[in-house]
Amino acid sequence: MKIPDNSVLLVVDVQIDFCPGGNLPVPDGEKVVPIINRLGQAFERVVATQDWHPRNHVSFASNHSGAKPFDTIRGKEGEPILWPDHCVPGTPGAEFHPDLDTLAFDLIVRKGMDPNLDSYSAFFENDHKTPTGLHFYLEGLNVKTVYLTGLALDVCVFYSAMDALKLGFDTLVVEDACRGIDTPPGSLADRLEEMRTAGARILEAVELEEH
Ligand code: VGL
Ligand code: ZN
Repeated sequence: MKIPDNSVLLVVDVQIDFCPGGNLPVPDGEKVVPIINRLGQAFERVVATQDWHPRNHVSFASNHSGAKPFDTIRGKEGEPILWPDHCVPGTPGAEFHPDLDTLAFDLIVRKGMDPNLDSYSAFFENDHKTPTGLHFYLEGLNVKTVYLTGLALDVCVFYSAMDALKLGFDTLVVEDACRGIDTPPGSLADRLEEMRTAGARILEAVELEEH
């Protein structure tokens, strides 16, 4: 595989709740697993994130009377910010997909633990200033290039990619190693375009393979 030095593979939220059968399923979410496992073998460093919410988390519709999942009550127009309960530590849904090669992970970053603040990005919580610690880790290891994979392409992968760009990393999104929820419909295409415009490269896993 053609992977530049000082690169990291970032595996975003490949958890049971984001796969079919889970509480917040991403269509075909489980299909990313074999691709990510293969990519993980080729990288010197692999970092995974886990969405990790207490039961009283502000992003759960169940904690707002009268609200239902995918309602928008604040945040940007058209952006769903209330979700079904998901990724609660101690529940099966919070665990990584069972076929994911977690032995390849150098670091696992958990995010979204503050009951009053969501965290889509692997780098900052949704106030866009509280760090998760990932930036310090990557900087400390002189990482220059971040390859993103995982779930959901139009939520946590998207916000992670946008922050990676802002932080000055060369940012590549391995599209077939990601799946999106596309809610509302069309948002997935918009966000791919937004990432491209901001300077991310969108590629397929096969492009990393040696010919
Ligand atoms: C995610 C919605 C809520 C994600 C996490 O991992 O993309 N989406 N929490
Ligand atoms: Zn979440």
